[in-house]
Amino acid sequence: MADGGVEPRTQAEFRQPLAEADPDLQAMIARELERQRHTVELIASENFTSRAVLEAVASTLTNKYAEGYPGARYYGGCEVVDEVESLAIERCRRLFGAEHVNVQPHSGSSANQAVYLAELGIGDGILAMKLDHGGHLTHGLKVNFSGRFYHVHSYGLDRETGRLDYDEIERLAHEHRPRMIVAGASAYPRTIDFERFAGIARDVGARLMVDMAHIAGLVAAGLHPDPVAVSDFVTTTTHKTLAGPRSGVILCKQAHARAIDKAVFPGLQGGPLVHVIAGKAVCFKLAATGEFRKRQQQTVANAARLAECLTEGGINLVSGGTDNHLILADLTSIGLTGIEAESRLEEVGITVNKNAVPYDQQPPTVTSGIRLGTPAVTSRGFREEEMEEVADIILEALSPRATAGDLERLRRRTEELLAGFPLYPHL
Ligand code: DSN
Repeated sequence: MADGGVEPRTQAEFRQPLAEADPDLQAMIARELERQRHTVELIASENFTSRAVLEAVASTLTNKYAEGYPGARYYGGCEVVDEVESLAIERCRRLFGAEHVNVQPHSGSSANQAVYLAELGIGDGILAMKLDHGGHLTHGLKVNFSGRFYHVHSYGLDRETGRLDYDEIERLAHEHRPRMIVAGASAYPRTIDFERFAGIARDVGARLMVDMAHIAGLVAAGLHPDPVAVSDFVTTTTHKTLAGPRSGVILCKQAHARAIDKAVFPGLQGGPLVHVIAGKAVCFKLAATGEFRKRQQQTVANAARLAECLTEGGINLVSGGTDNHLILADLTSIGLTGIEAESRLEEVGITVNKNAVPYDQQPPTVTSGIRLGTPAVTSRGFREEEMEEVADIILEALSPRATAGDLERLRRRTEELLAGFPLYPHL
């Protein structure tokens, strides 16, 4: 019975919980939760979002069309969602000290696409990091829109140091005179000198776009140099170190505000996902707290400890270590490919992804490396002590002597470790 004892006229299906309406799908969701609970999540771009974000994203805000921006919509009934979007914008602006913020991009890729659309014409030049040295698809990969629509020149990592070579980037910028320089990476374990990038861009009259998706949480916590003050555009996802919902954001200087807003809507997208924007508002609120800052510090400390233990165990790390939340291990010297290591670790309950290393001889479907990151396990409560146990399990699992019985025993060790860190106990 609905309020006042009146039988609702809606169809029975409308009122059914998921478990009744679609038990098959409900079972898949339940199985995925169990998978997350029973594995050590080391994918560097993943995290566990908070209960509050999950609630916002699962709210009735999903029902609302709101093409346009707060105060200037193409639909009626937007008074509440105007408040939601304005709150998300204001919180994000304050968190990062940005002049202008657009919270509508559905993902990091669409945020990058919008910046290019706002600023570049077809065929204009971009200078960005190679995907197989740690860049991203949208930084100019040939088969991606970015590589098809723009004239892309790429920079990579120094063969000896495994680090960005700023002198070489400067040389390339002067040689190619790109209209835009893109900084930021998906698999770079070291601090990025955004001021240096800004100086290079200024010298050649290019715009600077920083894609800070991986490190946004560290930037918010003051643990990585800030790209926002020195760049024309900054894009980010909100679900990696930031631990919010799966989505994207653009931050920019006021001078670019109109062009960015026009590029996102109506340039690329229609109705914004207001329920996800609400999740972003929650995420930005939580990211401004002392507790979040401590978690980011622990994320970095955990990555550093994992890097030390793996190095002591004989694994080569690209650049020799890490300054941030991730590690790139080159497995060439231990005779395993990335795909073999990924699957071996999966057997013992540890999730990582195979990843190209600079100057990789293997194809991208095989690779010579794995990428490991600590945001998710840190959200779960792991500290240095647990990272030592994780490193031990990884080293034993990747040993050439590991037998099926060893892998079984290591899987039990992973379970024992996870038992002390329940995940989403309310679900
Ligand atoms: N796919 C993401 C990552 O894993 O780093 C980048 O967008």
